[in-house]
Amino acid sequence: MGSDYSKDNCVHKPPMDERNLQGLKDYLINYNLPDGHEGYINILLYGMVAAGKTSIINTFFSALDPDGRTVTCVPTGMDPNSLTLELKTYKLAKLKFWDTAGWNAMLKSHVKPKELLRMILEGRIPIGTNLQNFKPTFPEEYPVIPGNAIHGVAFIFDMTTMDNISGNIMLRFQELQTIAAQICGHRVVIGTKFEKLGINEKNHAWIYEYKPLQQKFEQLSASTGLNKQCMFVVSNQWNGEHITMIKRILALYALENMIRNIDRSLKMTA
Ligand SMILES: Nc1nc2c(ncn2[C@@H]2O[C@H](COP(=O)(O)OP(=O)(O)OP(=O)(O)O)[C@@H](O)[C@H]2O)c(=O)[nH]1
Ligand SMILES: [Mg+2]
Repeated sequence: MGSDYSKDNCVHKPPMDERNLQGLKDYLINYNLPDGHEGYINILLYGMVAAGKTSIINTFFSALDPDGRTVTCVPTGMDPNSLTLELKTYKLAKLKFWDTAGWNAMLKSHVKPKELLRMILEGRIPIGTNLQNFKPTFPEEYPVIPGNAIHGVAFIFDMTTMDNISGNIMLRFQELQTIAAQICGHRVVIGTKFEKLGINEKNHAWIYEYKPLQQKFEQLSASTGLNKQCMFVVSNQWNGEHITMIKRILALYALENMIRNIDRSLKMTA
């Protein structure tokens, strides 16, 4: 593997074997909310345009497919419908993924990204709302919809363009993640497109030991105030009809971490 790899700053060590994959799948597919809670665990995917928010939903579905068959239940990429404008949800067992428009696309819209995020987190914006044209006269116009409050936010970052994000945008991101911390508590960062960081496929299993990735986590942690322990990576790129075991484990490992943390706090409030 060479000198590009180091165990020293490695934040996660998921076992890269079938047994772990099976354990992650079993946990997520059979997950039930603790007693006293019903409905779904609502996970919001939030990030900049083209970060891979929509693609990661396909990755979660594919990773949980019994045979790891690639599932494209949501249009992404070259598809003309790929740009997400509406608030959409996708259910997978007891999990519900909330897909949003890229927040930097919203900077010039009627509602500030901060206000929009707050309203989504509180469960005030109906599913199907076009977020770019969203124009509430006053927030009370949108009461909280039962079952729509968000339990956890996954901030999605494109690892290949992250270094080019301006300081100004990062400051705005800090505000957004602070709001997420106040309202729902649980947030993770998921970096996408890791396979484009110059890492050979045979080394994907050691991705968390890859120094250029560790440096990116370091940098992100310094500019956002988020802990490196809550940063993960996935790759939403597949060749062919199946997703590799390593990519499945990486995606489910990030998801499982989030669900376990949310579950822990739900148990405390049951
Ligand atoms: N190579 C690679 N490409 C990816 C990955 N994730 C997403 N992409 C590509 O990046 C582009 C944007 O992905 P989307 O999932 O549509 O991004 P989004 O964040 O939903 O974008 P908006 O809805 O427009 O805000 C598409 O061309 C995807 O195929 C990844 O992990 N690796
Ligand atoms: Mg999208």
